Parts: sequence; C-alpha cells; structure tokens
Amino acid sequence: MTDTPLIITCPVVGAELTREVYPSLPITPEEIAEAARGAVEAGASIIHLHVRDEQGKPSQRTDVFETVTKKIRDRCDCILQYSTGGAVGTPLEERCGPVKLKPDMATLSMGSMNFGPDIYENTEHTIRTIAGVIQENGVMPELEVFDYGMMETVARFRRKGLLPEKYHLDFVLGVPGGMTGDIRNLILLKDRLDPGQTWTVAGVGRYQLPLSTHAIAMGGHVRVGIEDNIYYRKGEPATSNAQLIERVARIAQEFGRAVADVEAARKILSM
Ligand code: KMH
Ligand code: ZN
Repeated sequence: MTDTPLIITCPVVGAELTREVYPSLPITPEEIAEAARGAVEAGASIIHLHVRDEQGKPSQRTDVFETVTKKIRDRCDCILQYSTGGAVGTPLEERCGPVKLKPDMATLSMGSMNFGPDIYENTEHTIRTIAGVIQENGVMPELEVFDYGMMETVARFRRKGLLPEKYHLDFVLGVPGGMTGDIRNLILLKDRLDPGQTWTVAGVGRYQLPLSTHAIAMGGHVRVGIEDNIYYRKGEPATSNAQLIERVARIAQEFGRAVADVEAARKILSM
C-alpha cells in the first residue's frame, strides 16, 4: 500500500449523455460550474471537462470552454483538464481548439476503437496533431488508454519523441468496444508501466466500484463521475457527481489513503 494521497478526477458531464437518460445532467455553463464546485468540495482535485452548446449538444467551442472555465475558477480551485476527445465524430480541428486556452491538462486518446455502436476515431495523424497542440501550449497531457494496444502506441510515440517527458495515464475500462473492467485487465495494464508513472482508472458503469477500490489499494488514482457512472448502485441513479466521489473518498480513508487536495495533486503529478 502506498501512502501517496489519492487524486480523484471527476468527469462531470461527458459528451454522450442526454437529459432523457439522466435528467439532472449539468448542461449550462452555470450548471457545469456548480457540478464542478460540488465535486471539488467532495474531494475531486481534477475536473475533466466537456461542455455543451445552447441546445445542450456536446461542443468543443472555445468560447464555451472559456465561459465555463471562468465560472469554475470563480467558484473553486482545481486542476482543469479539457477533453480533446469531444464527442464521437467531432472534427479534429474542433477537438484541438480549446487547448489554446492553456488549461492545466488536456486528454489525448491513444487509438481508435469501437465506442458502443460508433467509431471513436484516433488515427496516428489525429494523435500526433493533438499531441503537438498540447505540447505547443505547454499543457500536461493525460493519455487515455481504452485498450491494451494503446499502451503499445504510447511506447511507440515515446520512442519517436512525440510525447513530453511528463504525462499522466488514465485507463478507461468498460466502454463497449474497449477493454472491460475485469481486474485482470487493470493488472495487465499497470504491469506495463514504468516505475513511478502516475495512473488513474476510470471504470465505466458497474466496473466503477471494484476498479476504484483496486486502484486505491494498488497505489493508483481514481476517476469517478457522471460521464462514466450514472448509477450509484444497481437500479439506483446517482444523485450527483459529489455523491459518487464521497463514496470513493470514504473507501480511500478506510484504506489509509488521504484524498489529495489540489496542491498535493499538482505535486504528485509533477506539475
Ligand atoms: N466522448 C468520447 C468519445 C476524452 O474526453 O478525452 C471521448 C472522450 C475522451 O470522452
Ligand atoms: Zn471525456
């Protein structure tokens, strides 16, 4: 067991969910900022950010990211991590746009995959382009790994010098089309890491609780929030991002791991 404090990342809204599926989904800049505030109060130090346009549709518009960022910054201190994934099918240029606002972090998905019924396209060109924009803007990347082959892509990109020295890794497990959240998959991925490499696990749906608990015990970090988990337990919708985070924080405390505040999180990630 490690005594490194646990970094909790909260993906407060995501791109795929709708109000039809999750009625209290935060959509307006005000609602997203309030959700972020609640998440930080509950123990999150990183906010993984997607935004929505005036119609509630997923958007990579820079002006909306700017508005939401300001509203979050007015409310709380956190590490802001912009999504460059956007929604399935978002054009590459739009995906890159908000990174010019120089958030603390930005995501970088490491390969293409089936994403439920769709294709989440991350060709070699896409990854190189986003990685380039992230580096040009001096932003810290979080590499999103949905499948084992993407770890090989991480290694290849490193060999070619296409990634900065410092990055954080996020294993996103349980997307239909990627690796499931079977604990053996987490162990396989974790075993592939260099010593000292920081990592988080995001368990989609029913995988969230077992994966969070194992990551806490294994010295990793946890992502939990409505983008990945709309249920608190089987048949019981989560009431908020904060509710999901509070449970993870309680488990961490039982394991003797403190929950990292923003300052601690920055230190752990060498930011
Ligand atoms: N919405 C997914 C297709 C990210 O934020 O970097 C991609 C995604 C990854 O959510
Ligand atoms: Zn996302």
